[in-house]
Amino acid sequence: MATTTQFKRLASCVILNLDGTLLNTDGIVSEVLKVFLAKYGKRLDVKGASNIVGQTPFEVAAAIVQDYELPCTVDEFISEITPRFSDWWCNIKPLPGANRLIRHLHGHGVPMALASYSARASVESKLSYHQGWKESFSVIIGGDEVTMGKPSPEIFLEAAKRLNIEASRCVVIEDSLPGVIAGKAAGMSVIAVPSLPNQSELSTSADEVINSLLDLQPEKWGLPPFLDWIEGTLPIEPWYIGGPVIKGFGRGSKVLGIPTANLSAEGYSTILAEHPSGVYFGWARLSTRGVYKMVMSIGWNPYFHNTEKTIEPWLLHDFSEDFYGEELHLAIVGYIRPEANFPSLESLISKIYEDRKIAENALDLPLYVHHKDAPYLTGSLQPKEHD
Ligand code: ADP
Ligand code: RBF
Ligand code: MG
Repeated sequence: MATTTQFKRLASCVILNLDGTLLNTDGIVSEVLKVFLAKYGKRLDVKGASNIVGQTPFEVAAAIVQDYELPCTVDEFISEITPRFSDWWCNIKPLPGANRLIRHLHGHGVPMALASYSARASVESKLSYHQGWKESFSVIIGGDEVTMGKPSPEIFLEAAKRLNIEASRCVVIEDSLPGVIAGKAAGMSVIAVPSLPNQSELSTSADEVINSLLDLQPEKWGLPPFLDWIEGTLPIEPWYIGGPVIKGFGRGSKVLGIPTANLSAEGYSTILAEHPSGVYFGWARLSTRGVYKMVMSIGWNPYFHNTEKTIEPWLLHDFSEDFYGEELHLAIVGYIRPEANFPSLESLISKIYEDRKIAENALDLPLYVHHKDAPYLTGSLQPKEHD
């Protein structure tokens, strides 16, 4: 595969955004707003979420007061909603790969700055729930420490100044379009990690768009590479899902030699939202038959333009019959790659066969093989979460 390394600029530091880039704040914002709006007899319009990404808290507040015609001033709104957010901060989870990235860069002595539009006090408070984060940043800038919001480059230029590193040697990691534009306006390299789907504008503005922090390749920017990939796989904290095998789209994947025993995403919205779409692998237990290796796709199948997230494990075993309706339990133990679009069905199929080979070999490694004995696969069935 051609490497893009030669096209990237060498960076000597990383500037990170916090909400939506390192922390999974999207769900919290809608949760707090939902409760707040209910007080005024209003319902939250989730589609509105794309309008608030990357704006300052004041801009967001003003837009909400106006859009929902709330009978209060923007200042009243802010003073009422702020304490409600603080109650939630302890529940905010790091996004996949955030902990790993912070530890990696800090461990290699790469200077890091945190540039957030939340007030400095909120930033400190959010960081306090994540061990080792605060100490890893040599510079932290809150929204109340700059005069202009994104897409002004001010916050990033200020970060570079405090790091004492010239802008052209900084790489910014951002989830929002205004943030990406701000980073470019500062003369920096920008990697976009969209926190919301379908932000195609990001690909025209950012130097690179990645699906999640798991896909970040620091070496492309002259930074130390991650060394935790093992034979084409990234070990992850295992997670477990299961249920009866349902009918999929009937696209004839079986005819292509790739049958996938689809599971319903219903009841798994929280766990699926916590894991990026992509190709994973692990162990599958079919209640009446046994435990098998499996490689799976989770996501929207860009090649087929799905509108719903699918969970499609391919069990690496020859079965003589279908098993629709049977209880299937999965232990997902490693990550392979993000979902991709392909120029042809043949190229999609050959990539899926490559995934299969990677998973098949990796699952024999001691690191992964022992998960075959996870209680979720061998023991009694755990109740499904409800959403
Ligand atoms: P659908 O669109 O209904 O999911 P597929 O063409 O993907 O249809 O075929 C999947 C079905 O094939 C599964 O639900 C299962 O009953 C059966 N099947 C047979 N062998 C396998 C296998 N190795 N892995 C997954 N499913 C298999
Ligand atoms: N679909 C995509 O559109 N893009 C992918 O990158 C992709 N990767 C897959 C990897 C694996 C291991 C499996 C089992 C499926 C993948 N699919 C992907 C889903 C595929 O489109 C789906 O299973 C079809 O139903 C196959 O015909
Ligand atoms: Mg299927």
